[in-house]
Amino acid sequence: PTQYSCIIVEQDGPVGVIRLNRPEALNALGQQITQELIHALNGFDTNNDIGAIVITGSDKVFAAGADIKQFQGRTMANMIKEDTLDWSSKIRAVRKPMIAAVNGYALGGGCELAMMCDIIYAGEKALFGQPEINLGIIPGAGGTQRLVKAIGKSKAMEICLTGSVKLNAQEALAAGLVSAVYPVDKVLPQSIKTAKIIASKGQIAAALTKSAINQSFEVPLEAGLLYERRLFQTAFGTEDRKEGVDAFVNKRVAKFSHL
Ligand code: CO8
Repeated sequence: PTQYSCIIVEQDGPVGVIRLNRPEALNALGQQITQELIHALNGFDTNNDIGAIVITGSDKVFAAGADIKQFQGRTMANMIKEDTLDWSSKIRAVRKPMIAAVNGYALGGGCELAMMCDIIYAGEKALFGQPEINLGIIPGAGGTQRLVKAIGKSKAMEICLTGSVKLNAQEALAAGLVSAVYPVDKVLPQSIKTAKIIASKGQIAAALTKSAINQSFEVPLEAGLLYERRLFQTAFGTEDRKEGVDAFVNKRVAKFSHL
């Protein structure tokens, strides 16, 4: 087993659970932790026994953003040359459904990491914000893009331009940023519960569904509908489709093989 120093990686049946664990820096997303996160995600993504992934933090903090201390002494030239935010594209490439179980602060890169996941569940004390402007910078991993798509322009502008307006759990729910709000100690169990439901479906159907929904952010409706139709047709090539349809017709529970 791989030794990680900033995350804790566990498997709960068919669900891969990654816990961000840098309490001394409020899970700030520095180089080490993001590399470990990508490594663990890739491990789960290529593991046939895993059907869905949950990313969480502690009860107090999901992640307080990029590691601000690592920004000291950085120049535009090395930010461009090293492209340290490249890890965020790798998260986007994960094929398996990912759920963010968010307690406490999800700020800056932390809010962006949650938004890279496919579903967000929030604990009652969760707080979402993009305070980058207070550092003289701007969001760099989706805060100006995914947040707009999730909650609309006016709220996204207010959050990113003031750096101080934050969404609490109920506001995030009302705005559509999160799917549900739970008591702090229930967020992770509920996330794992949903992840297990997803993992009980065909893995190919789940990957196609995720890909189709994400495509809606990329292309005009006509192209998105065609993409969906082609993936729908593709699904007819799977054993899981035969099994699912046969199970319905014969009034039994489907047992998907992931083939
Ligand atoms: N980076 C590095 N260290 C941090 C960070 C951070 N983002 N956040 C907190 N810490 C450290 C503190 O420096 C402190 O360390 P020390 O004890 O050594 O001084 C420790 O964590 C505890 O923090 P506080 O004492 O500040 O804890 P409080 O409970 O008083 O406050 C807050 C909690 C409000 C969350 C506060 O820590 C805070 O404002 N943190 C910074 C939040 C922020 O500005 N985030 C945005 C960062 S920029 C960013 O994310 C850019 C995105 C780019 C793309 C994504 C890349 C990942």
